[in-house]
Amino acid sequence: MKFIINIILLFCIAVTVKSEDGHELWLRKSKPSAVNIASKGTSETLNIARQELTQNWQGEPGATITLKIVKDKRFKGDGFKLETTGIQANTELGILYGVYEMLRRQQTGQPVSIVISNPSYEHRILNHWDNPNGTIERGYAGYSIFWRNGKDSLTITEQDKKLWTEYARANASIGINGTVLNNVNASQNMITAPYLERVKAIADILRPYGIKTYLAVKFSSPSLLGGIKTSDPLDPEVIQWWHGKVGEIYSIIPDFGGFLVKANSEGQPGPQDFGRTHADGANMLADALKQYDGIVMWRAFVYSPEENDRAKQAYLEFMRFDGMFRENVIIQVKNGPVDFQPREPFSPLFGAMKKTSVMAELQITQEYLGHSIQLVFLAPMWEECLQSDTYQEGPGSTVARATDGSIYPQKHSAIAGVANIGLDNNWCGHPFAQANWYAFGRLAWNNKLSSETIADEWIRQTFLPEDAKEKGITSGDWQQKFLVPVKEMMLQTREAAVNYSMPLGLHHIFAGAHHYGPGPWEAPRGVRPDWTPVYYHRADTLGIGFDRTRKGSDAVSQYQEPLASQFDDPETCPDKYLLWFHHLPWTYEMKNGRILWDELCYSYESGVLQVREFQKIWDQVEPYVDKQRFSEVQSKLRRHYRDARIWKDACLLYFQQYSKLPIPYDIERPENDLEDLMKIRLGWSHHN
Ligand code: GCW
Repeated sequence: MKFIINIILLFCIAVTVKSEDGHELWLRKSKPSAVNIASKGTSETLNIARQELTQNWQGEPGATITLKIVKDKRFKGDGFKLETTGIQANTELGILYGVYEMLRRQQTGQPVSIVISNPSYEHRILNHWDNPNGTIERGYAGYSIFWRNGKDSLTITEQDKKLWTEYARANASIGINGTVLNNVNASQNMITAPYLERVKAIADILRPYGIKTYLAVKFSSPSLLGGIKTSDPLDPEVIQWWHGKVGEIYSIIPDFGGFLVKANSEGQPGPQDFGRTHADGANMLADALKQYDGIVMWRAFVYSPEENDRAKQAYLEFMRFDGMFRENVIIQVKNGPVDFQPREPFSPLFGAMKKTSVMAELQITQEYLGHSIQLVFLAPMWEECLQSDTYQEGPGSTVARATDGSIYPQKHSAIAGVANIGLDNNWCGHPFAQANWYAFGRLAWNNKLSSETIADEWIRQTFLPEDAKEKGITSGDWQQKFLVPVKEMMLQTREAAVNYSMPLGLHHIFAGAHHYGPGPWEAPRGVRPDWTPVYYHRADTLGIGFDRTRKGSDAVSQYQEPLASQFDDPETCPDKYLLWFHHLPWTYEMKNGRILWDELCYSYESGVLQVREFQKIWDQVEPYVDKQRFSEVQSKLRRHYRDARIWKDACLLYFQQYSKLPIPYDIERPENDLEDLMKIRLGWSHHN
């Protein structure tokens, strides 16, 4: 009987959870209580702060909240002090951030206690890889929210403004304060008058929310736009051209943030085309921006096919310029030394460049982690990187501390995330991909936050039914039946993705340029070797893995001791990086006693089983989620599972040709033929 009542109850809950399309992100509306606000001054930012409070107050009805701008040395930048009765900050923006923190605490059921909150990084920036025609490089959530194709592409509509306002608000609510509006593979057109007008319109909307606009620029712009014969950074005419261009930009957008540059990388022009260095190029632009307080974010993502190990190249190229960059240059370094792979050790440039501002670039869009098809929560990956110890200034010199100003007196501190935002109704393609945008912002504000805290906050704000209490979902019930299992699932998803795609330090073994499905066999003739999977896994009859030891490419030596020695020896190298640093026999004995081949098989299998588990978890929470988001996630998980199986089959059958060993018999047998998998190149047709 009790069972039947329970079923009926669950059914009632399920039919009453209001359908949602996810457009409101983590800022869903709920009925506010009355609140009085005591604050002086009017400005757009303060008005937003007050409006947020009145429209979203969930605290004691009728409470009075005092917003006060003070001069307090304990607050850094736009940091703030939260008290039960109000917020203090040195800046208006600090007040706004304090308001969002207060509301977040109310929504997530945390007490509003006295706390001072300062940002870990001065600049917390999204990088959009959006092209002027509206497409997005590595974007999986529709077209650009900033740019579009066609005749009226630069006309600013009411719909544009509405969307940009929502975008600004979402970012401000998690502390993001900058955005690069276009792809690092930049079009020179972006800094021409018609585009700058649109940048101005965007900047005007983002400004009250504290978000600065930046642009990615093409290094050869002086030639392409100015008709100058060269774009040599030391050429006086070129220097003058950039000064003029920067002046023009600031006359249109007075608080413009600065430039992001991808130079001499993957075919992009750069100072080396003219026999100059990265320092020459970055400094020239920095000089032009200096009088306006603009910054240059110069990317260290450089590699060329000639060198023997791609993982070493950024370090080799940039270390020699440490101390030679202008103060307003920040070197932007991807978290791993190769690319945004599912797992890489941290880039050895972190902590090693001691006299230069260095910022981490993380990838929010899931280029290598399942696009917007797979459910992968990325906070654990970023936490792993930020908490990695570089040992550069002794134990505890984590990547976080080496980049946030705790260790080195760098002029600027910053962090960037490559956005996963597009025109899709739910912004990010997958309902759970929103959690990655959220996590980036929260970590940029506080790089010590745990993935668990972030997941917990996000789930509560994103999924707690507005009318939970009225509809009979007591909060304890919801926590136990929804929050706990969904959080647990999210926290496992990244490790699952590593397991079914690239376990034990494998990397970059995708089929083709779409970076979705498996392609360990790929080595098409004519393609540069460092763009093919065989370059990275090096499987042969003797074994598998990339030898980066002292006897191999010696990439280990770019790490500070004790890491260099630890990574150099397979006995002490963490299993998760084993095949990143070592080429080992198939029968190599692992720490757990298994042979390498078996361990590889079990890893792939465990990844697949984990996704199977995610499906079950999700199906069980059905009564607690609105229909639309439930079905969407359910259907995506089905595809996720099918594709995880394909990863396992493809990699095991391919590598087995070399290992010549049986797949352990307690593992599910492959169900696809290798020849078929090689033909379909999973993901190719959708994302090429
Ligand atoms: O990971 C690679 C991507 C390219 C990207 C490049 C980069 C913007 O496959 O699409 O180009 O990195 O970060 O510059």
